[in-house]
Amino acid sequence: MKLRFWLVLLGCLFIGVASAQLPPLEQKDTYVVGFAQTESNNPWRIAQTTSMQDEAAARGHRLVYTDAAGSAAKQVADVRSMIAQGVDLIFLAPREEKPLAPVILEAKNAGIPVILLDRNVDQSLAEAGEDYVTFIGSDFVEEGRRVGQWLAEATGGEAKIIELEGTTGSSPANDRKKGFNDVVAEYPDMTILAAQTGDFSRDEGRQVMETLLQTHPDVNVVYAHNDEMAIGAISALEAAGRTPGEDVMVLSIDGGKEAVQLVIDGKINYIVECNPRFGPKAFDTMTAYAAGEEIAPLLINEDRDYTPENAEEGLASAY
Ligand code: GYE
Repeated sequence: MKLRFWLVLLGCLFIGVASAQLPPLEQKDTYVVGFAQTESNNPWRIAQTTSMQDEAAARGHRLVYTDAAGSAAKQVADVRSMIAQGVDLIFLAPREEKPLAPVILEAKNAGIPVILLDRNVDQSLAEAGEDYVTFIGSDFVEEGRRVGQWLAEATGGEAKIIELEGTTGSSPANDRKKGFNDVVAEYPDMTILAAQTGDFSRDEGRQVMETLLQTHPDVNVVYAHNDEMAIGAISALEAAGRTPGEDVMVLSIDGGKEAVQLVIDGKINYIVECNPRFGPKAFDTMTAYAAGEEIAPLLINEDRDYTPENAEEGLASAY
């Protein structure tokens, strides 16, 4: 009886330890690698996909590419089909923080390591370094904070702001809001008049800005969580007879060529970069993981910023 108790306990511990471990990746010359993209409706996504495809081709890996077309449910199905195909590893850019967490655990249970690219998931549902190898991307809270600090300095802490939020439930939207709002809270004369999602899309950004401009004509700053919505907001401002960059400041995150040109043109005042060229770092990390190297659970990208002073010089290297 006693012996049986200890054997069962030992068994439980063994299973516990085994399931807590990340699946290993065999060392091979080439791999079949999944890349589950979230959507392809903007230059950022296209630059990221191109970077992944080019790097896979340069290293001789076969990339199984899927595009969830802006649907978390489709992205879940895409990852499941990669698991069914038995790919060696999955790169996932999770659209939202919660719905994609369960398939990460499914991949882990199927013995397939996952690396998250550019967006993270809810850590209470799936944990970096435990359930997936690592998150590679920017520090979004810091991005929002940098925009807030630049604004506080440029305006002496006085601003009436409309905030265009990214995709609801996505880690960049949650964190870019948090970082910015933390700074705003320190300045009694900086007010967020309204905050609404434009789903990271140019057209939605324009439509939301059109509506909010009517209810808040006193706005003098637009903070957009990405370039696409900032460019949409500029159209709405111009259509309403306002002068973006002058009577309404425009602040953004990403730093694509079109937006950097708008800084040069004086219509966007400040951009914090979020670089989409993930290919080299993604595949270097995969190779290091296969070699058994210790991988940090967060691999944070260094991002620059674009101001009227440096935009001209930065244009050539913008994506
Ligand atoms: O800023 C945006 C894209 O997840 C960091 O998603 C990424 C964001 C990026 O669609 O333009």
